[in-house]
Amino acid sequence: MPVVFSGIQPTGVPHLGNYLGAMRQWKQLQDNAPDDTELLFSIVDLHAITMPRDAPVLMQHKREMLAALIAIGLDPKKSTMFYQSSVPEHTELMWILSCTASMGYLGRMTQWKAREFDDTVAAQLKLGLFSYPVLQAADILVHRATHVPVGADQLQHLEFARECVTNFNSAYGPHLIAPQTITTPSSRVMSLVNPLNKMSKSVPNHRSRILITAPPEEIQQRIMGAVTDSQYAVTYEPAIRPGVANLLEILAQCATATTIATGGEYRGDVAATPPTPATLAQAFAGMHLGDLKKAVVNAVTQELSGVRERFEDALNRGGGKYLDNIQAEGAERARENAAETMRIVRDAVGLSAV
Ligand code: AQP
Repeated sequence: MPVVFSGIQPTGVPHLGNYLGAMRQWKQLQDNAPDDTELLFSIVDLHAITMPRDAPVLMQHKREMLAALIAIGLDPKKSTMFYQSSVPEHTELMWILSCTASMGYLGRMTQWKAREFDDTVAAQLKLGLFSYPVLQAADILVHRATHVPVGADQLQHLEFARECVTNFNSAYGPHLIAPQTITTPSSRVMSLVNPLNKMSKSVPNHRSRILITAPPEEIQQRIMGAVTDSQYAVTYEPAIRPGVANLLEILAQCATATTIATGGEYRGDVAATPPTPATLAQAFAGMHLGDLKKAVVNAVTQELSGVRERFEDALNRGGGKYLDNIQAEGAERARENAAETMRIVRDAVGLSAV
């Protein structure tokens, strides 16, 4: 039976990058996967504390993330949604995997290396930051996931998870399943203020991102104010015009014939095949950058239409009980799965009670 697992950190309301790079694909998988597919989506709160967080804020962010998943169309009857810390088997398996995981491999992971060589942060580096790929591997392996949808920046971590399977299985027997990657076809959404950096939840400048709960006026302000360059023409040249390329990439990912036709003056037929940023740039030839921005405003507004209302409804319904119940039921289902794996793992390692 196919088992799809993916996770997202509760570090704030998700933005357009999280949505196009991960969450939208989760919804597509939910709607199109064969009926016997098990879908698990975890709000990975243990990953969010590699830097200390204010406890009430973390609690709030977890609820907001759950509400966001429901708002984009995940259905608790089809997709199991739960907080990672509600399923302690994740951390138990992490420890067991740590005992066969290679420190050398972990030390070569990009996110560690980037910080290790930065003198200003190196002195404050914590063990959790070094070892979190092991927890990520445990998240996946404890559910015997066969498929993991990830963005390109996560490929290295998936490779490490497979390495954990090889190490564990060669020590204790073929008990863990190596997952396959489902790569998100979308390109990275970049900051609207500095298009050389990715759009991110934790960057202080709010103008750099569009939250999936943004009202239409805010979407308009952010996109019309996006940093591009001083040329008026629309061309797709990511290396020299990253701001314009980012807008074309967002448009290509959100575009449908209707949204394109109602933005700018472009009336081309893009319904048959999804447009590429390059073909969109050709379609905007002779038009102004402002026309492109208007088309992006329309496409993003349409793509996110209704999300804000569904988000507020999920957060407030039943005075918060609605979300509590979804998480409790999700955690229970996830624990059944994880407990089964841990029975096998404990037996293999010699940790069973009897
Ligand atoms: N800008 C982006 N474009 C495309 N995909 C993105 N993702 C994140 N940013 C972009 C994808 O979203 C998924 C969940 O991400 P996460 O919240 O677990 O962690 P992150 O990658 O660190 O995301 P942020 O928004 O940048 O959060 P902070 O600022 O808290 O670190 C992943 O699949 C990721 O690829």
